[in-house]
Amino acid sequence: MAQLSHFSSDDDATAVIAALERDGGAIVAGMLPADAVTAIVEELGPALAATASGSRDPDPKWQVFHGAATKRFTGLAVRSRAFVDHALLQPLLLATADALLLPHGSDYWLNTGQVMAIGPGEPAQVLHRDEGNWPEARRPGVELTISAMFALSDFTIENGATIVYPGSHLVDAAASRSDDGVDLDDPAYAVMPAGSGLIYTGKVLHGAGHNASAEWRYGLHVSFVVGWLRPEEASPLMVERALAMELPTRARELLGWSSYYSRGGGRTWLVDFEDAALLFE
Ligand SMILES: O=C(O)CCC(=O)C(=O)O
Repeated sequence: MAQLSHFSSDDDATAVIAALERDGGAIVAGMLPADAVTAIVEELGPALAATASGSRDPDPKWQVFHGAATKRFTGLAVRSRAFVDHALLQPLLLATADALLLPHGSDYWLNTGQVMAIGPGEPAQVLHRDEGNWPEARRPGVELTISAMFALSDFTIENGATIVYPGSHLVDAAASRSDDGVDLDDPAYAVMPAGSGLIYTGKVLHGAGHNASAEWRYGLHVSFVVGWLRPEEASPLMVERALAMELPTRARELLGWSSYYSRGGGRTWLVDFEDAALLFE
């Protein structure tokens, strides 16, 4: 079985970044302190209870991708301040995003903060690369997106730990969800206790594992995308200005309440042709 490198949240970010560049993914223990896990689980509890399994999209492709026994919801900054303080602003995740995304854009923003809770019996997810969201933009050597899957419950092979193919980020697959040239018989599994996180690049082939257990596998996904691309989640349509005003400046920027300055190009996401930060003065 292939392996990913393991780190602790106290380790130097440069070692984690080197592992991401080599393998496409790495596991970091203790990314969320135990009390943060407790607070996030408690604050997201009502939304988890209110969310039905499966997709409401009529397209069978998205129903399969979502998973009939999987619960997904976003808008996490609205529902959980602990999510903002501990997951969105997780220092090691931001350090890896700085290292991998800033060479390809002057800033990045939240792609999605998404609960991915996998119910008993759910088959393994379709393997994919997250950069497949943007087929028009993806190209070799350009990192568009970086993700973390935080474990809010223990992840095991039996309950659907994320499957990752180390090295598959270096394969220039012909299509965004292609597995061309990847040895599918040799996966790594993100087996990790609650509070740990799997950090992975947008180029690595991965997917949720089969949940063959009787328990729910509770995952919290946070991903960032370069600021010149449209994110998966429409965060500013969820996070109102009054809430944005209360948040730390970096959280507010990541959630879409900020303008983007292309290097050597124009400014975008403006308000009255001015920087969106002026909304908060
Ligand atoms: O739930 C997981 O382990 C991975 C899910 C995933 O990669 C996705 O839905 O994009």
